[in-house]
Parts: sequence; C-alpha cells; structure tokens
Amino acid sequence: MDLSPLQKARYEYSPKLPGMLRGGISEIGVQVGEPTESVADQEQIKALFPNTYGKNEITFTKGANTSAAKKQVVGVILSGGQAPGGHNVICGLYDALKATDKNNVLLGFKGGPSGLIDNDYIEFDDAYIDAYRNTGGFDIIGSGRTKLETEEQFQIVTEVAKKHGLTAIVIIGGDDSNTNAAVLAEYMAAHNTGVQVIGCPKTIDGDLKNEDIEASFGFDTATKTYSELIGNIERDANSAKKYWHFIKVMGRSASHVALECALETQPNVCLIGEEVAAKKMSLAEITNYIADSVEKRGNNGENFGVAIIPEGIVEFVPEFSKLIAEINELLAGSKTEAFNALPDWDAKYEFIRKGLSAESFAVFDILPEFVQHQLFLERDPHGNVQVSLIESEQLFSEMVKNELEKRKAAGTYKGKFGSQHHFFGYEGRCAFPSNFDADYCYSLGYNAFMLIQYGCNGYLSKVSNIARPAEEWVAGGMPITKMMNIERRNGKDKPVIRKALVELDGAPFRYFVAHRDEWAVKTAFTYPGAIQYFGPAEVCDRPTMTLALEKGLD
Ligand code: FBP
Repeated sequence: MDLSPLQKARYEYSPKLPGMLRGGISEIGVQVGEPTESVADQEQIKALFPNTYGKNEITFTKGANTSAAKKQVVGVILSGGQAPGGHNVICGLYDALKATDKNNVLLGFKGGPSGLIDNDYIEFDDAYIDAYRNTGGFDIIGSGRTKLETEEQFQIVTEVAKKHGLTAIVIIGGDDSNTNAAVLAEYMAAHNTGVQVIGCPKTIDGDLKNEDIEASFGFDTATKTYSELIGNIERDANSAKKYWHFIKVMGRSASHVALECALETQPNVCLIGEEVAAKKMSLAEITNYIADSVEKRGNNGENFGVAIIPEGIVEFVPEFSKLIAEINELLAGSKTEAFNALPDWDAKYEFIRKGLSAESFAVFDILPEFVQHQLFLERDPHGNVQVSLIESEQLFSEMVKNELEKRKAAGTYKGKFGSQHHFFGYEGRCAFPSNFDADYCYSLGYNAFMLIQYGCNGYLSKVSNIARPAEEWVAGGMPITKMMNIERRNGKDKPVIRKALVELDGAPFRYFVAHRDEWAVKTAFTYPGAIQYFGPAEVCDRPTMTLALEKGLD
C-alpha cells in the first residue's frame, strides 16, 4: 500500500497516556471507589440489572498491579457511525493486552455487531495493528448499525464467545450501543458465562456525555475538520462579498457539532435545535431570525454571510414535527397507493389540502415546492417521511429569499441576496484523529483492557480531566447502569443511557448567546485552519471550545 507522508509520520506518533497508565502494566494499581446508583429510576434499573447494578466506581493509580493472572481472549466490535480515533481504541486495547501477556489474544469482529452474530472475525497481530495506528476510519474491521438487543442474539453471542474462549467483549459505540452493552453484560453475568463486557464512548455527535463521560471520542476531530472548512468558506465569503453560505453540519439530533463549529468560527447565524424546541419557534420565526441578519448586513453593504444549520433542526420545530406526524398518518398503509395513483401534482396538492389540519396545511403551504415534493414523494419502506433527507440548508435559504423579497417590496431591505449550500458530515468522520483524539482513544482502549484485567463487567471505559494535559488525565471505569434512566421508546419503557442534548444553561451555549448578536451584524469570522499534528501543544493539543468552556478554561 502506498503511504502518504502524513500517514507515515502518524505511524511514528506515540499517543500520550494518562499519568497513572504510564510506566508499565505492572505499575497500574486500582482504587475501588464508592458503590453507584443510576441517575434516575433507581428501583426499576436495579430490578432490571440485579447482577451489574450498584457496582463501584474504579480509578487506576500508580502502584502494584494486583489483578489476577489469567489468559485473556478479547473480542472487539465497532458499532454505528465512524468517528476519528476508533483505530486507536483498538491499538490501545491491543497494546495493553499484549503487554500484560503476549499469549493474550484480540479478535476483531467485522462489520459491527453483526460480526459477532455471524462469527466473522480476524485475529490481530502486530503487523495488522501497526498499519492502523493514529489513522482515521473504522476500516480496520468495519462497522455497522445492527443492534445487539434480543435474547436470541445474546444466546448466539454466548455460543460464539464459547467457541473462541472469549473472556471479554469490548463494544465501541454511542449511547444506544452502550445501553445494549449494559444489557449484554447483565445477560453474561446472569448466565454465569464468565464473559465481561466493557463499553467505550464514541460518536462525533457529542451526545454521549454526562457527569462521568466528559466527551465522546471523534467529536474533537470532526468539529475541527468542519470548522476548518467553515473558516475557509468565511474567508471566501469575505473575499468575494457576494454569497450567503448555508452550511448544514452533521449531528443526527443534538446540536453540539453546530454549536462547537460556531464557537470556533463566529458565523453570522447558527441555529441550535434545542433552543428552537424550548422557544417553540416556528419555521417563519426561524426564517425571520436569519433574514434579520441578512437585512442588517445587506443594508450596511455586506451582502454576504455564513449560517450554520444543524442536521437535526427540523425535528426540533414543533409545528414541523406535527406536520410530519399528520403526513405519516395521511399516507398510512394502503392510502399511499391512492395518493400515488393521482394524475399530477395539482391533484396531489388538493388531496393534501383536504387531508391535513388547517394548522399543518398552513405550515406545508409556506414550504418551498421542492420540500413539499420531498415530503410526499421520497418515503422510507414503511411509508414514513424521511426527515433526514430534507435539505434544511436549502429549505431555509429559500424561505429567507422569499422573506427578503417581501422586505424589499416593503422598502426595508436594500441589499442583494445570493446563496450557496453545503453539507459537512462525511468529510469529518474519518479524518486523521487530532492529537487529542489519538491520545484519548488510545487511552480509552488501554484503559478498557485494564478494566477487563481487573475483572470489571458492565463498565464504560472512563478517562476524565481531559481538558487538561494528558499527564493529568484520570483513568478508570464507571458502571454503565449509573448512567441509565427509564425512557419511553417505541411505546415501551426502556432502561437507556440518557442522550445529552445542548444545555441551554450550559457554559458553551451561554458564551454563544453572549456574542451572537454582534456576530449577526459584524463580520467577526475566525479562521481555525487545518488540524495541526506537529508543533506547539497550544496549537496541536487544544481541546474543543465546548470542553474548555464546560471546564471553565476559556
Ligand atoms: P453515531 O451516533 O452512530 O456515532 O453516528 C452519528 C452520525 O454520524 C450522525 O451525525 C449522522 O446523522 C449519522 O451518523 C449518519 O449515518 P450514516 O452513516 O448511516 O449515514
């Protein structure tokens, strides 16, 4: 395989471990902390996890390694969307496992959780692992979105584990995958399989965090990649002075990615889904909010700007969610066929007008025609609207354009409006991990093995104090049940890890609110530039602004 110069250089990079994991395996001692309680619904969670609930927090220390000697055969899977640093979790896991005993074995199950079910695996060796050190992507074994959650799947996993003599399974995934890791850990304990299950917190969306997990890995690199691109676009906008750029950024639901990019690049507008929901903003209100910035800047002679739109925005707009629910109802079952049989869009439009409530039809009616078509014509196999396909960056730019025409006619807006559209998502999910993610991920993997070695089951690998230099990071583990509560999912009460949305009283959002009015009118862009891997620590090892603000460092 031909290597790029950066890839070669990154092979040589030695990820930084937390101080207590440095100095060799024999010097990693353990401190057992207090027993834990789930964040809410304690009685219900305890009843559902009788074997794994209430376990103690674990912190590693510098000291004698007191774990029992035992041959370890560990299986690992990557679950869900790619996130930079996943390879380093596996490298850290492998290095700790082999440093403990070179006869230990690490198996990588391919293509996500389904690899465990299908017993599709490889055994890692040095040469294989070395080819992936400090690189982006999940191609080391691939990933997938199959959910491991049914009794039948757990039975198959137990059989596969028995076949290989697995002593532990490491699941690298987001909130859902780690919820399922906790259920699998309970199953393994209840059936006396002797198989331990450990999770690692992954997702570029940044929504797997809580009082124990300070950040999910991949968020740092992905947001730095998008911020570089947004900064470049801002410079272009400020050079050409002729376009408004509407930039959608990934984040299936929570707006952490959009917020972090806004803190890094100071655009004129950034929508935050959680605020839209809290204020119950309508599409027209959001449109006016953006149009106000365009109008003020245009009237100052600045006919350009940048607006960041989070991927999940439309689901946070209450009137839009209601419209989607009504459309799904309107076309449920065989009604889709009747709709499809109508001769043309005029007939379909009439059908829609009669079928929707007056309130929802009014929302439908202000949507640009391409979105109206998209809502009715591109549907998933169950006949539901595919909200994720809605091009919200185009939706809002079109609505803003229409609004500005009205303002022009009324004589309040004197500028010119031209727009460009972008969607940044896949560009960032497999980037070479930043030093932060390379270090954090390697530490999470190394630490996951220490949790296995010390006999833990149903724990999430936890590395904290991560806004500080790596030497000061604290390695340990937290029972996953501590992070769980009961939520209603698909009509049933389920124990789940609570998804972390943007907190409107949190420091990152408050910082944004304190500055956004100024950014909306002035050209206050900042240009973060490309991720730097070699150079001064303040440039190369800088945490996200979200983390720095949450930890009171900025
Ligand atoms: P995870 O939560 O699994 O980490 O994935 C997040 C994400 O990257 C979202 O930002 C995005 O909406 C989604 O995955 C895209 O999924 P897919 O890769 O299946 O297109």
